[in-house]
Formats: sequence, C-alpha cells, structure tokens
Amino acid sequence: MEFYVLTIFPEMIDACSGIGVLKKAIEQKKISVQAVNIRDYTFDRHKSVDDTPYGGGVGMVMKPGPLMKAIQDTQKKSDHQCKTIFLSPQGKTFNQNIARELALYHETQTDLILICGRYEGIDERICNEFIDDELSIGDYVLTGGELPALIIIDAVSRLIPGVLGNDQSADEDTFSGDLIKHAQYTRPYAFEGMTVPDVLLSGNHKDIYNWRLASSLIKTFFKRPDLLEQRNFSVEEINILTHWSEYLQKIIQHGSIHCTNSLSST
Ligand code: 4FV
Repeated sequence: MEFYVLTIFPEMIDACSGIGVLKKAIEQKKISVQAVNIRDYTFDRHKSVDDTPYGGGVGMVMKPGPLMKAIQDTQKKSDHQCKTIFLSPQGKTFNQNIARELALYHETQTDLILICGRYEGIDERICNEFIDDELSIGDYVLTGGELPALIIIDAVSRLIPGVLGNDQSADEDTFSGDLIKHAQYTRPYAFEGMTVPDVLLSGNHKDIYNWRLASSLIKTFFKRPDLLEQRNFSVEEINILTHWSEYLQKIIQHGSIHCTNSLSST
C-alpha cells in the first residue's frame, strides 16, 4: 500500500517513517510512505500556502490552489486508484475498525492520500471537490495534521500482512478488537516479590486462552465498560463473567481494581 502525505513539513513524515516497523515495512516494500511538500505547488516566490480568511477572523486558511495541484499531481504519480483523506477534528473519529477498513485497500491496490491541514484549516472548496473522507484522531485541536497522518499510517500498516513479524501479530487485535488486551507478563518470573500467574507457565493452551479472555473481559469491565455495552457475549464469555461476577461485585464494593494481581491466583 502506498501512502502519500501532503504536508508543509515533509521532514516530520520522513523522520517517523524512517524508524522501526514502518522503516522495515518500507524496506521490504510492504508499504511506501511519500511526503509531498505542498509548497512545491505554490506559484509565488514566497511559496505561500496560506492566506487570510474571507469574512475576517483570526488565523490563516490554507489556499486551495497549491492543495489542488498537489492532489492532482499525486493522483497522476500514483499508478493506482486513490482515496483522499483530510485529517481534521471535524472528521469521523479514527478507530481500529476504520484502520481495518483502510488496511483492506491494499487488496485492491488503492493508495491513500492524506492531507495534513495547518493553521485554521483548508479552503472549503478543496473539501467539497477533492476529499473522499475526513478523519479525526480525537476531539482536541492540534497545530497540524501530520501527527494524525502518522498515527493512521502506523495503525493501518501494522494490519497489512507481513508488516508485523512472526513475534507480533495483528491477529490478536481480532480478539481484543473490542476488548482491552489481556494482562501481559515476561521474564523474570519473580519481580519485586510479584510472580507471574502460573497458568501462563502451564503450557495448557486452552487454560491460557481462558485466563487471557477473563483478563481481557475484566480489564474491559473496569477500564472501558462502554465497549461491553453493545457486545454480544459468547457462552464462553458469559461463563467467565458469571464465574467472576461475585469477585467483581466485591471489587466494586471495596473499590479495588487490582484485578490483574488477583487473577494471578487462578
Ligand atoms: C486533527 C485532529 C487536528 C486542526 C487545525 C490541524 C488541526 C490544524 N486532525 N485529528 N484532532 N488538526 O486537530 O485530525 O489545521
């Protein structure tokens, strides 16, 4: 999958895509990340990308001309269909389901063009004529769309087959896709007087799976109960929650949420 990031700060994109999993995925040609400098599509010697808003008001607005040229030139450079996404607080809130949807575009060789706004935003005519979708990473205002673009590239790329090595797996996301991930432990077995739940050393995959499902359900119950509201629980999950309901009631009554440690006794 090819990501094109239209920005006035290409160095931000290059810096982050040249590190870690993204760097390896690019080297292995699983993805490509190309920063496109909007300033390269300006017409004046000051390379102006912004101007004052019609109707007055604070701040500046990104000019439509350079943005349109940058989008059209990128579409021409791409050998594939393109989906153009504008990063903005007004957009649909990005989440794992949207990340999965966008990752599926690699199957149809559709490239993603990510538009990073700056200042007060971009001219509405660009939104009306050239943007397919608007995404937000959350209800807060940043100085630019570059970090949101990098978050989307990171979250989508890790779902593309082959990007995560064998020792990591996005498949886990299906399990914890709408549940918080289960508690994780690694060596040493004993740390500061705290040990690892023995079930995790048992080698019994079914017991380990059940323990992890219980850990996910209980963590979600306490940290993100909203994720459980719409969930259709499996019989297995109902049994686990029933088994733990007494324990959960006690925790709620006593206000203690050290459920992970208590799970260690299972
Ligand atoms: C944003 C967000 C965001 C708004 C003004 C860039 C800034 C400036 N993008 N999710 N939250 N963008 O705050 O995506 O143009």
